[in-house]
Amino acid sequence: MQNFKMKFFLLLVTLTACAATPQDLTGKMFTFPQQTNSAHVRLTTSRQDFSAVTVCHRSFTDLKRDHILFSMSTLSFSNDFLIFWDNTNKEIEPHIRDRKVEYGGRDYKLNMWHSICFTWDSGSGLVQMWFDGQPSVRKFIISGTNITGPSIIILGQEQDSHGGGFDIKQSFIGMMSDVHMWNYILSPCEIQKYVDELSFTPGNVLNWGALEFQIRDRVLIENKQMTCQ
Ligand SMILES: *[C@@H]1O[C@H](CO)[C@@H](O)[C@H](O)[C@H]1NC(C)=O
Ligand SMILES: [Ca+2]
Repeated sequence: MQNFKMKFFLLLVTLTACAATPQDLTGKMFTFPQQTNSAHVRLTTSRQDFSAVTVCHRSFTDLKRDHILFSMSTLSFSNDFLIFWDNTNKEIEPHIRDRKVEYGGRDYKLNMWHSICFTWDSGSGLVQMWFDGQPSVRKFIISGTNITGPSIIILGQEQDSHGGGFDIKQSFIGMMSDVHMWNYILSPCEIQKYVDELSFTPGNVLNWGALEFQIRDRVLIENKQMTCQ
């Protein structure tokens, strides 16, 4: 038991020490195994000033409460680009620059992987969700403003302040994989390729195949394969 703890500790230390070096997480997932108000992964990008954004990820949970799926804050807005599950209304909510819209009527089933992509363009101000490859209505959220300044991107916890203000009741428990972010809008065909796990252009802001990140507390990197194939 002590030996295991020590190995686990050394693994954490190694991962933290390697944070600056991008890692190829192809075939891997982050496992968030425990409800806390601290465990999270902080993703690093040098890019700033976004006039358009696409974010895609896959996640798997059995949470029957509100939870965060993606939290990006800047100094100006703690919800500068955020994806949130509202369990009361059964809606997936994108937030951009602290504004939000709601997407209901999707079969966000527990205990299975879902691919969720969001696009937003500051010119039109329209946001769109691709849930398991199915496009949503295009809704107006906010236009004529860019997401500017240094950002903090966090998986596993929702930021109420820049880099903090975590609420245990909004934390994510489960697995997350294939997180990509682009500073432009992906075409429907590119999104379909992502959903089908075919070859696609990886994110130029966040790239799962070359991810810079830091793990805080108990989040594990594990192989994504969970069934016999
Ligand atoms: C937003 O960013 C684009 C491209 O980076 C730039 O051309 C545009 O002027 C910016 N708009 C605002 C309102 O800052
Ligand atoms: Ca919150």
